[in-house]
Amino acid sequence: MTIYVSRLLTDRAMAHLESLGVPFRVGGGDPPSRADLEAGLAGADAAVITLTERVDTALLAAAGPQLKIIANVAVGYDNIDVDAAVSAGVTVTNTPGVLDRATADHTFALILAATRRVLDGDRFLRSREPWVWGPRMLVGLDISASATLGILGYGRIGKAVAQRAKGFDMKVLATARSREPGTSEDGVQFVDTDTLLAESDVLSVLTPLTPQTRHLIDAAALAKMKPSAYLVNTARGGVVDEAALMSALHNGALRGAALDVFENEPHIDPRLLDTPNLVLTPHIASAGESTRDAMGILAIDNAAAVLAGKPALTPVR
Ligand code: 8YV
Repeated sequence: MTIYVSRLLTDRAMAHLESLGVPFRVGGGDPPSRADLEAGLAGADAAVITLTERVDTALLAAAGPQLKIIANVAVGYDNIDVDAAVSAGVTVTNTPGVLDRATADHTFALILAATRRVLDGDRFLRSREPWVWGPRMLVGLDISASATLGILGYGRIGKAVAQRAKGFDMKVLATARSREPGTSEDGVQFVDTDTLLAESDVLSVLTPLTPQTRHLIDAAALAKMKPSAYLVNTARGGVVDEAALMSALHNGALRGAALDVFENEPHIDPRLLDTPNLVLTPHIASAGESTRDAMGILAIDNAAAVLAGKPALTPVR
């Protein structure tokens, strides 16, 4: 029995894997190329992979019929063709829950960085221009008590973002597939998507990427937002039409944005780097030390459970 781990996980997660006593091999390449991935998976009984690895029918065939589980070290699993895995008899698991706080924290870091112009201030000082405090200098949006946060996709992470927003006395609106507009819970009011777009001062995109949510935030959706609003995406790049977002920022149709995720990761559209009022981070919303330990350990525990003939802890279906 062998576990294939596509990337070297954190020290604690790797130590946890070693403690299982099951033989394992770690992929090379960081991230592995398609050829590395096929070679690494061949003959493996379980695979612990990350969102940089794409799993499709051909890869499942290359792995061989003994493969029982693909454990994704992420809550999102749009990198995996789940239908293909299920028809090949392979269980797919993700890591829900353990990264909610870290991802919500980073979402708030981006909200504050964008609205309070943290990076503008940093760049300004590093330009070494002489300066003196001024009443109109680097003024941004007050979020405390006066701003409305809109959460597009109120799941576990959305809930954690809403909890943080309460600490800032923000009004919180949200959309969720399972909630009726007009209802509310814990001070969060559920609304339809158009109301969310129209009323948010800060729109937090948290919906998973599916065929239905691809480019959910397109030019038409952006046009429904206030020109004074900010958009923050800590979900998946494909939910937002990057070209439409860039033109909204260039035209002043949106005041600012922050992206942790991109349409064609790891490729960054070079035009993004020249877009004004845009804060960028390289897909690090869950990159807290103990969070990354917990994500790796949960994925490994899923693999171990299935190899031991037990149900997976967190199957995606
Ligand atoms: C990210 C992720 O860090 O688990 C996932 O699916 O992508 C996270 O680990 C975060 O959601 C991106 O902003």
